[in-house]
Amino acid sequence: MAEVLAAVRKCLTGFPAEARELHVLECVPYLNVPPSPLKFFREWICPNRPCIIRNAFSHWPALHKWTFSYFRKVVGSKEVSVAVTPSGYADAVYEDKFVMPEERLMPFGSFLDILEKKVKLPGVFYVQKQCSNLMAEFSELVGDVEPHISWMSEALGKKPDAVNFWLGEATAVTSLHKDHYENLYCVISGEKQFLLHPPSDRPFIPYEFYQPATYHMSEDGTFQVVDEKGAEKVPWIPLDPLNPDYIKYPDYAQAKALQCTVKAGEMLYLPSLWFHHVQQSHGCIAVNFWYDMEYDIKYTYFQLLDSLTQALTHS
Ligand SMILES: O=C(O)CCC(=O)C(=O)O
Repeated sequence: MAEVLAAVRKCLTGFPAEARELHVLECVPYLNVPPSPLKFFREWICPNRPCIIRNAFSHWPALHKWTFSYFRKVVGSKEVSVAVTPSGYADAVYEDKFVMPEERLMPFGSFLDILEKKVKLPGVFYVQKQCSNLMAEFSELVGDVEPHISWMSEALGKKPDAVNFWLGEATAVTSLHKDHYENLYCVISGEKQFLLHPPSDRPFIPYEFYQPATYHMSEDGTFQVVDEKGAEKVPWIPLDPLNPDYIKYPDYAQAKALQCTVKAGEMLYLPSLWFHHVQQSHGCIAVNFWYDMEYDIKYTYFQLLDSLTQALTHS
């Protein structure tokens, strides 16, 4: 039995390097114009490779209209949902729990007061609700962008499941995770730093199961972590790729991250199942399109890799 386990471990730890040699580039390449649907499907979606596309949305009015004073005029009095955390980490592991942000409803103008440092409140604030909040909460802004990206919708034969609006403080960080979406991430102003791992790095990326909980701010401005009663434990990545704990997670030393900065006017194609950790400049404005992935043979193989890695971790 021990020999079989050792053989399986050897296969799994050799696999990421083999995959890298075959199809992962050393850095994220740039395309200078948006591609045709067929070319994009063949060269990027199918091989599951990220790229940064320039001039993909230069016609959007948002690029010159979206300033904080315009937002105040158009949506300043609207109540929107803002994620508030003590540390800037929403949906992340904290003290052996998977802690989600307090979802605070506030007029968008009050949120902008915090961003512009006119008001100081405890916590880190980030508009990051991932339920098509652009359509649901910022419908007045939809006309400044597009409801979908036509060449991507044609390549995939479907419209996006969600179009999200992101705006937050520099201290708001998105912890390492993956999604089952083909993601077109458009930076309107400021910049985002993405740290990426291909799905094939899964054997080196730790997951553990955590009790879900939510931050709640008390009247004295301190944050409590409140368990979600009756909720099942959730698998999450405990590791901070910017400061990895190699004593606890030595395998991560063999993973190889790709880093890229997506600047205003650029669109990142972040393929499904790629692990990503995200940071931003203060007040960075972004819109992204989540297209559901195809649950095809690539997905199935990834599930196998995931289950084998999990089985070995707990053996
Ligand atoms: O911009 C961010 O902070 C996170 C983006 C993200 O995780 C996503 O688009 O899936």
